Amino acid sequence: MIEETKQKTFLGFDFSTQRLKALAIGEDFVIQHEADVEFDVDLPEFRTSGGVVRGERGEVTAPPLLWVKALDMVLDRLIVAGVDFSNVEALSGAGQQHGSVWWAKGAENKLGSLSPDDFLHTQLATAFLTNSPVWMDSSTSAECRALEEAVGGKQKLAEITGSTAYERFTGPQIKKMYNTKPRVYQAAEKISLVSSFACSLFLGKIAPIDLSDGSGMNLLDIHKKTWCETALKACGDETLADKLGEPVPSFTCLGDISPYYVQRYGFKPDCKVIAFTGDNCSALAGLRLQEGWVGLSLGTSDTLVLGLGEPSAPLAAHVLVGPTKSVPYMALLCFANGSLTRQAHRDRLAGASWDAFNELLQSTVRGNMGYMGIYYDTPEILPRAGAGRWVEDARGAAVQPAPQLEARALLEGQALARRAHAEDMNLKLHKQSRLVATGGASVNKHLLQIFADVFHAPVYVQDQHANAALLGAAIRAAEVWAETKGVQLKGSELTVSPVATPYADAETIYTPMLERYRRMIENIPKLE
Ligand code: XUL
Repeated sequence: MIEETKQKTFLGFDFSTQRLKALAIGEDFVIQHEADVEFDVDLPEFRTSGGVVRGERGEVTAPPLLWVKALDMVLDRLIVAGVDFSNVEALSGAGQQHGSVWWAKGAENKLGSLSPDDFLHTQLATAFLTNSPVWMDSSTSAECRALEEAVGGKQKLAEITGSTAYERFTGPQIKKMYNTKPRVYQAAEKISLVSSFACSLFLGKIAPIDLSDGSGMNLLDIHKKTWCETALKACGDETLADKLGEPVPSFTCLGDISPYYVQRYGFKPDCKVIAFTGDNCSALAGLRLQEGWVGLSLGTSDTLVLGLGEPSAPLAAHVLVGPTKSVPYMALLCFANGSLTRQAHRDRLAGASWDAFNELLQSTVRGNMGYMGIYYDTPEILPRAGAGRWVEDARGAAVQPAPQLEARALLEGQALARRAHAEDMNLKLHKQSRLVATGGASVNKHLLQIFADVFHAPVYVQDQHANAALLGAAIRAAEVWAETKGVQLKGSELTVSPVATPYADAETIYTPMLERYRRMIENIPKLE
């Protein structure tokens, strides 16, 4: 009887760069409790700054034992926050993408025979061979070029793995380890991503890498969903496939939680561990995106997460295998000129007031009488171009229009760029498509209205939790658990109604402007 009235709980963890966060949700997906550990502040003995240790030549690493010790702490803090671990049906997690964890020989044995009387970090003190290179590391340019060459060029690598070679991606990082610290490479029993490493701590054995986070390595064939032999060979030797293990779909239930947590913290013995994934992949789940939907994070830079049916082979941005069953592929696009650029031009055109800026906007019409602008205050990533400002009138002549026309040109130009590059990545907008906005600028209804019109899709705001990756971890745990049990959870929709819906004529106004945007960027000087 008591058993039946107990609220089922699902846990999510986010091993991010600066902190470890944890959250508990109920069957309705409403947040019950949260806890976090800030690495620099709570674990000063590891001497990290911003959660990382910087070397002299662009190397950026983090000690994996820091993350282990943070887990000991966050579990205690969850208890203090009021979580009853005996109600937890399943858990999952997210991790900063691309970082690699190098397990020493015998580590898996240690994971499988943890004593409940002791902390994790004391038992795993010798489980790691080296500090983990993380996503902020930029020291592998030579390895990137070599990998692209080995596979048949930039374009070919993008076709196979979803990305051209990037310094922070795990393949080039492994290659650097192989070349510069061959003893670490040889001695590694297994190599995990931060996400699969974190999952291993709960599972009591080395967890497989999931396909979605595995797509951030430049090693995975995202079409065949297996490692690309040529890329593996270019980054290591014949033992690399074994060190990485077979990747699994991100929605895999990997088994029961390790007895360590049952005995030490009172978890149920059959609490399920769902594969962990990368933070951006988890954010897609947290925003509950479907195929043809767009997650729009409006921050210092603007990041788009797209739900795709088919992959593309981008020379900029990344395509990853989707983390949920309803999204076969996803894409990540980062635009450097986001809120900081919006703010700088607000200050220039209207003083430091969004109200004054929005008044300017409202004195103009949708389509801006043909005035269009591209504003890069900082070098842009998509497309790769230097800083500059290009504004033209309806005839395509360069102009410096009145402040109200500039205000609209700036925002319409940004929204058009987001749509054009999203479509280049294979985004197929359809009648059920939505935009789900997060981040500081998602409170600006005028900006969201422009996005709704340009994408010709309603805009919703993620209002339950600012950290979509963390929420996504708990939601994935709940959804995969429910599917394996064949039960329906009460987990509710994102929001009841959209905050902005497109006007009926939006498509006729903005479709020609999309073409104009494409022509304008053709003429902007590009960076290599
Ligand atoms: C994505 C990336 C970062 C990290 C941050 O490619 O490098 O977003 O995942 O945690």
